[in-house]
Amino acid sequence: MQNSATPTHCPYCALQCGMNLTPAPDGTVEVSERADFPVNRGALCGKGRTAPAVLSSRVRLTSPLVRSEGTLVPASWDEALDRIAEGLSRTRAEHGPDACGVFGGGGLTNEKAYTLGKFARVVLGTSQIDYNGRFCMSSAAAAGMKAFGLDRGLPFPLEDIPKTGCVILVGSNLAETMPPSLRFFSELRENGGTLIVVDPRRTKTADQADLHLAPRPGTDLALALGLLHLVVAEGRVDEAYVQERTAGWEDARAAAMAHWPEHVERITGVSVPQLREAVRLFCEPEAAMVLTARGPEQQSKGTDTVGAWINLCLATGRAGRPLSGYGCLTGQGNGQGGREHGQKADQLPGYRKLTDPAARRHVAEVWGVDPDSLPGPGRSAYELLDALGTDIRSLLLMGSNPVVSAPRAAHIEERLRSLDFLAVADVVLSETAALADVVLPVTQWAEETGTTTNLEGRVLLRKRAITPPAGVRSDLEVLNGLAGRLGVEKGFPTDPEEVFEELRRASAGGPADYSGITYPRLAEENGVFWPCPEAPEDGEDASLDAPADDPVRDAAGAAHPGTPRLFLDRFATEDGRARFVAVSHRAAAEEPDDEYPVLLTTGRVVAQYQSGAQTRRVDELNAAAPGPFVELHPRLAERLGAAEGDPVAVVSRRGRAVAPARITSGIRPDTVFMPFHWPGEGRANTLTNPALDPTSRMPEFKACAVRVEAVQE
Ligand SMILES: Nc1nc2c(c(=O)[nH]1)N[C@H]1C(S)=C(S)[C@@H](COP(=O)(O)OP(=O)(O)OC[C@H]3O[C@@H](n4cnc5c(=O)[nH]c(N)nc54)[C@H](O)[C@@H]3O)O[C@H]1N2
Ligand SMILES: Nc1nc2c(c(=O)[nH]1)N[C@H]1C(S)=C(S)[C@@H](COP(=O)(O)OP(=O)(O)OC[C@H]3O[C@@H](n4cnc5c(=O)[nH]c(N)nc54)[C@H](O)[C@@H]3O)O[C@H]1N2
Ligand code: SF4
Ligand SMILES: [Mo]
Repeated sequence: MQNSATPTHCPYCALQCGMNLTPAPDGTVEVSERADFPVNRGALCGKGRTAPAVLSSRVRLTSPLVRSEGTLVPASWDEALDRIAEGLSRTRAEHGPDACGVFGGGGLTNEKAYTLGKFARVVLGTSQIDYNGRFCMSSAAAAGMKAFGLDRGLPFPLEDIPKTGCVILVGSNLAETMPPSLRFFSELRENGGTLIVVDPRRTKTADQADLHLAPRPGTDLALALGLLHLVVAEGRVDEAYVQERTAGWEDARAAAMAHWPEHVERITGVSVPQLREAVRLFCEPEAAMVLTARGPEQQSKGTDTVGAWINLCLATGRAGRPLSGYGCLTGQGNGQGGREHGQKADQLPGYRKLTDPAARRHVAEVWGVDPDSLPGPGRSAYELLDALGTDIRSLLLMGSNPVVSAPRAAHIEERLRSLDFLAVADVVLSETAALADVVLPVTQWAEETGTTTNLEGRVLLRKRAITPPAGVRSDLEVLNGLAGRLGVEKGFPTDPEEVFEELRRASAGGPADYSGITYPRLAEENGVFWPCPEAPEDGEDASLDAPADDPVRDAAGAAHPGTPRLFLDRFATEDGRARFVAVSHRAAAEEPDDEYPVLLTTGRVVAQYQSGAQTRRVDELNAAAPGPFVELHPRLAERLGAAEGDPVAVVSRRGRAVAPARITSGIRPDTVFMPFHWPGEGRANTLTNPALDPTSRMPEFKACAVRVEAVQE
């Protein structure tokens, strides 16, 4: 066991802040500042600082549990793994391989996500695998793929932000969701740049802005089109850039011209002078950026919405140029890597497509299987959860807590209960694990080594700093144990570096190429940005496995330096041009009416993380954020006769939730907001609408129609 400080990274969000961990006498670790990591330069939020509390055996699982006469009781690892293998085998024998489902998470390391995808396709032979990242940034990923031919959250390092001229931050509350990153935006303003925040609420982030636009939830598409209309009307299009580096402008332009500013004002509630001011701030400086987060993305039209914001960047020549570009602020610790290596329904490692014959051949060869044995694409996350108990009879779940985090959660909870067999691997007894037939206690961040890829596309080595307690095993050991029991002895190593070596080969030549990255290199450098292809061996012709003008391939010779900045010479499309999309505004899947006259939107608070499975077990964080609430405008509160702290009921077509009122003039009077971190009576997802984006299959977490009622105590 190590005694000195280990430089590593936080278990939670996509910033993957650097921290030092030193083993403490009680077996946990102490967190201390690690100033050398450029993303956070030592700064941590409260969640990162208190993360070791979840290592304590007082709050975590330390023994496998199996259901016996209705209750979960401790069992040996052999018994637990045998039961899971039996459960999955029985389902496969009775209903076929596609009746076995697998659900993963964007918090899993690259090694785990890769192995989980391989396990589903090779061991279970099922097409039914997806993960919680579908609920996160899938709309931005789909839009980025369409426009640029590649999806990497940020196409530049965060360090570029202070040097640009203007940033439009659309639906991100990073002052609460990524606090150490706020520094980049303060520095931007100190350097004379401007910040525009688009959010229906005056958040802590909006407080920092030069201009705050507060649209009705679900109207970002109209807003972006209105801005583009003004860009054209005011003669601010960069014609030479559009000519040289893009395709599809005429149709996109025509679509935007149909969105008159006055019309956009009526849809969004953002005034025409504010629209004009935003265009001026965005267009006047030499360089500018648009960054989106969950606000515009978690909509049933999230892909088109992000596409419209990308259009704005393309029309003004603000993509693929230094200090300019569009980026998505990915959310989970490995939100980026977790979407690249095959736990997604339609995907193979290296961000390859499961439907591409060449991709299938390449990966099947690495896996030592027949390409024809690989199943095709399966259902998306919500559709998979919705099929539990009907088409899907058994589920293996790793790294998500859908009882709290899935839309229309009461229905999903009921689907989980209707399964023939549910196995959950988790570090704590989450609300979802509590429903399982078998629960496996797994190691967590400080106790195991693995790589994550942060929101900048920077691949990082998260190093083990302490010895895990007896009784827990890693997710890789779990998958190895299950594979063996299901008749696949080889190909499921338990050493993360060995898995990474295989991942390198599987990703080689793919869009997210990690083949030039190694553990020793990651330990030495502060992360490496993908794509990072392996330098060809002496005498080998680099052009053999890459198109001659492939932007990601370096000349033969020295180790590839990685790619901090994408698209500077060309976009990753076949012809190197970015694609405009011709999109028009449309309403949310559920708009307010007489019965449900108010819009509900949902999101986060700084002291809790996601479903709260981990952070609700930390005293300091619970003291700061003890429970759910309903944020509402004083006018709405007055109409209800509700005072601060009074319980109010929020009712949608899916159900009813009750939480204390939090009254603020910082929210639109036609909108209420609830954070989604809690189960039970105040569960926001009891209310949310699982209407899906047609392309990304992202549910509409950010807009549904509700009625708000006073509750008699
Ligand atoms: N403290 C904390 N930090 C986290 C997380 C956490 O759970 N807690 N989770 C991590 C993860 S996985 C993610 S994905 C990120 C998410 O990070 P963010 O996207 O910043 O988080 P959210 O609070 O979901 O949404 C951001 C803002 O969108 C606004 N919004 C709501 N509806 C709309 C709309 O229709 N249009 C626009 N423009 N804005 C709208 C909300 O008011 C909210 O302020 O955070 C990461 N960091
Ligand atoms: N209403 C509403 N709902 C939302 C959102 C919203 O904005 N509004 N946001 C959505 C978004 S962006 C996201 S990302 C999802 C997230 O929601 P979830 O998918 O529920 O994410 P977590 O709460 O992080 O769940 C991770 C679980 O895995 C466990 N875990 C952590 N690390 C590991 C590991 O290494 N191995 C294993 N086996 N388990 C581990 C944790 O203890 C926890 O129980 O929620 C979505 N739901
Ligand atoms: S901002 Fe994110 S990565 Fe940084 S300490 Fe907080 S939770 Fe961890
Ligand atoms: Mo997320």
